[in-house]
Formats: sequence, C-alpha cells, structure tokens
Amino acid sequence: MCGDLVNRGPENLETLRFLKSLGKRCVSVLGNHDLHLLAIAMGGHNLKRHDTIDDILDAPDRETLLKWLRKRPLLHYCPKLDTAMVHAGIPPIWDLSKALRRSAEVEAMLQSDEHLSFFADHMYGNLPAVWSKDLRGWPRLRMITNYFTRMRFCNAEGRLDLGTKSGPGTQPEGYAPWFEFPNQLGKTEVVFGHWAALMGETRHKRIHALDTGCVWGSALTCMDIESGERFSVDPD
Ligand SMILES: [Mn+2]
Repeated sequence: MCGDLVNRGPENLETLRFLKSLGKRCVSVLGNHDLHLLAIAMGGHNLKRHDTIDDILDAPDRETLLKWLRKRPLLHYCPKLDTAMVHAGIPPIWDLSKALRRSAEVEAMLQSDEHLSFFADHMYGNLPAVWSKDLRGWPRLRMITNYFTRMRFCNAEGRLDLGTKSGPGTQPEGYAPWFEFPNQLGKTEVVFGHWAALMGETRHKRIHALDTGCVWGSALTCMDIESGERFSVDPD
C-alpha cells in the first residue's frame, strides 16, 4: 500500500482493521493523511472540515490501530524486486542508500516516545524548503517527512514547492515534478501514490504513479510489480 490509507474516503476504520489483520502480508508506507490522523489523535491538531477519520478516533481499538499505523515505514525497499515504495516520492538529490538512511531516522523517532512531541509541535510546516546535511533536530525530521509524504514539485537542488497542488504545468519556473530530474536510483523502480492529478502517468518507465484519482470518484489502482500489469476498480 502506497499510503494514505485513511481520510480519502469512507470506511476508514474497516480499512485499517483489514490491513492490520493481514500482518506481514501487507507492506504499507506512511502518507501525509496517515500522519495527519496520528497528529489529531495525539492532540497536535484539530479535525478539519473534510476529515473522515472520526470512526477511527471513536473506535474501541483505536490505540492498537494507531500504534500499528505509527510503526509503518516512510520508505520500503524490496531488494528481490529492486523496487522502492514511498507515498510521495524520492528527492532527486538522494540515492537509494541515503534515502533509506534518512527514512530510518524518522522511523526511529516515530517508534520512540519522541513521536508525541513531533505530532504535537513539530510535524506541520513547509520549512525548511530544501535539504542540507547540516539540518539537525526537528527541522531535519520535518524536511525528510515532507519529501517522502508531501512532495510534488521540486527544483534540481531538491527545493520543495509545497504550495502548488495541481498537475504538471502549474508550477513556478525552475520547478518540475520530482521524477523529471535525473535521479540517482539507477535501475531501481519506484512506486508511489499521493498525486491524484497525475492520473497514474509519469512517462518514466521505472517510476510508477498509482494514484488514479479514486478520491475524486475515479478508479483505485494496483500494480503487479513483477509483471507491471495494472488492475483498476471503479468506486461504487
Ligand atoms: Mn497524500
């Protein structure tokens, strides 16, 4: 699962219970809406008008479900398939091993008691806008989180434009979809979600966009990673 398991449609509680019940058969990476749910549950943020996650917040098993969600990775890599899975993308300034080390920094924090402080005070925000190896503490962890869970457009240096949310062509000069820049990923395939306006198209053979706009009433799509074959279902 490419993340955003919740808050993009109905039956959030059923979705989380089902995926958790799959145990190790389900590999899921964290999306910005999954993190938003955790922030609301930890008291770091108020519900927004369009949020649909009350069913989870009111559930008797909410703590078990939220703990399971909090332990998902930001970036998953399968060596056998040479495929990485992430919610938003991998910035062009990082190779795979750097990306994995940086996602591990955030994952270690999320799995420690420090997650309370992160969700309460430090997760939200668009700054820093660009990576520097000298970043430390919360700004560093927020920057890494924004790359993996919120990025759409960036420039060649990895500076994020988080303000533009529509499709390619609407971004400021010098910026492009993150996957348009030469990357350092070699033959590694990348599977991601997040960007519904792409409607599943990147025109790059190793970069696979799987969000096909289910949130807007279009299809929900999955892909057989070994064959590349896609399967879509229309919402009821
Ligand atoms: Mn998203």
